[in-house]
Amino acid sequence: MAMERTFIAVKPDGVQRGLVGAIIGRFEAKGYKLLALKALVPTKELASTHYEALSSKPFYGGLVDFICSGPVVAMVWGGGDIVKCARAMIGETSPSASAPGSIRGDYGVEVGRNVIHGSDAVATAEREIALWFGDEGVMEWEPTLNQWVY
Ligand code: RTP
Repeated sequence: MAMERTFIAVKPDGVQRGLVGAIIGRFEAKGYKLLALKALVPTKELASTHYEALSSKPFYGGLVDFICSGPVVAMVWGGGDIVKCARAMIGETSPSASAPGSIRGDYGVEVGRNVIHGSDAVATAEREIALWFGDEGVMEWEPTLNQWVY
């Protein structure tokens, strides 16, 4: 199984609704490793760069404004096959298409207020980690309590 990193962000709606703890709990309970975490109100430059692949979409401007509208909790998580598995935990882009049990299926209603972002591919994850954490870097650590699932 490939050990990977992925970028996860609780969007402003998720933070304001008090879902940060529940979301972090899902990744912890799954057995993934927390490698970086910070809360910030993203600049317009950061949000527009993050979503630049969608710049031709009609919802792009509103999406960027929304991501900048309040605190976001940005994280890096690591684990086996985590990019694909985290997307499965998150659900589909539209909460109404997301299965119960997934994060968007359990907590979301509107596609434009879908609570959480997760990288869609390994290369995207590395780009997003560099964009959001840049020079701050991301931890690399090994457990010392012999309780890790790997
Ligand atoms: P994300 O990047 O936020 O994890 O979401 P995603 O991969 O599931 O979906 P993507 O296609 O990358 O879209 C990014 C975000 O844009 C908003 N969106 N609005 N029709 C719409 O109004 C529409 N479509 C997409 C969503 O918030 C989506 O998460």
